[in-house]
Amino acid sequence: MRMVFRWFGEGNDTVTLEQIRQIPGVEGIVWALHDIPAGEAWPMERIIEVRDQALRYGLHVEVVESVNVHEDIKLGLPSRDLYIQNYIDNIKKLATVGVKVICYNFMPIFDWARTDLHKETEDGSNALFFEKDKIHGIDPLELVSSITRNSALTMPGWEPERLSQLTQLFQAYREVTAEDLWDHLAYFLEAVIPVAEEHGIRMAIHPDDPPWSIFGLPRIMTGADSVRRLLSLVDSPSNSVTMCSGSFGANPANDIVSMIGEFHEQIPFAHIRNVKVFDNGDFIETSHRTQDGTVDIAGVVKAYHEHGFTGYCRPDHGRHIWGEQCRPGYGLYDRALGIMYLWGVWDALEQARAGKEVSS
Ligand code: DNO
Ligand code: MN
Repeated sequence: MRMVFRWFGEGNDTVTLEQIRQIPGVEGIVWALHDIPAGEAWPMERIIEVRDQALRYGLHVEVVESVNVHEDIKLGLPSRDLYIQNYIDNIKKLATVGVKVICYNFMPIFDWARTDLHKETEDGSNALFFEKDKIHGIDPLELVSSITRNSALTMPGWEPERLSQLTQLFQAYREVTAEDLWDHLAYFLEAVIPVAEEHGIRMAIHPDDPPWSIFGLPRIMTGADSVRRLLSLVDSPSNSVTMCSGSFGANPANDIVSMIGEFHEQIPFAHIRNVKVFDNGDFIETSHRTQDGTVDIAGVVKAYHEHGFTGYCRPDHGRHIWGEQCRPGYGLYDRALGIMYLWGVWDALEQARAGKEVSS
């Protein structure tokens, strides 16, 4: 298991590379050029700049998250070919600085969705929270028009500069079914996977978060069946999955341990975090510890260990603790604690295995 840590870039993250390199066992950053809009080519000099910044701290840049997919690709519009060409150019450029995994997602309009970024918990910390009724009772178009007054919803995609586009985007997706979205994903993968394979890069799709449809938009990366179907679209080691225990885990019907068992060869990148799912479908992000949430994180680590996992792993999100002011979900403290939990379980399993070898 190769531990990496997400870093949003100089001036765009409260956590520094100096801090990251002091977390035990962290060998690289998970990065992106966050200011470049989806669909555009990434300037080579900017890529090299991040590589050099990381190198100064002994960290590698082998994992990119995300190279975002332009909406026209997800919508299947004729203009998608241009954006796919840019995507291919980015894959080739990233290969030259040693990138091995590109995480991406295929969610229409929005990435992850939460209703509260600072939900207070019993111990006084706060964390990202999803209240099902709040999202499911909403007419998105009505929401777009009242968005300036309504700050209750928080997710990437609602940025003020994007609001004028939102109505148009919702209209564009009105006719797009889940089956259409699968077709558009297949078209995209048929174009990019051969290039990725040739350049030694694995394209690892991130599950939808939450893993069900919101605002009437189709969502297709929701559980084991989706992963099976994804892998059947293009047969290549480069067609793979970011196994996010928290995103899939928001639906308790998803058995993450068994999914790792079934798909481990096509998981180059693990996101490990816990969520506590309530009976009404609400969920909150918790500490990584198994006892604190619904996902059996110790069991997840055990599953990776059993299958000899050599891929990359990041603690994904953390709570906001000890008064830390940071990007929602991306503080230093709780993610570093999470890493130590993951290593603790991993190292104990390593020792147990070594002990067995000695005694046999
Ligand atoms: C949630 C996070 C996501 C992820 C993007 C990848 O679990 O890992 O924000 O970064 O969906 O495209
Ligand atoms: Mn994730």
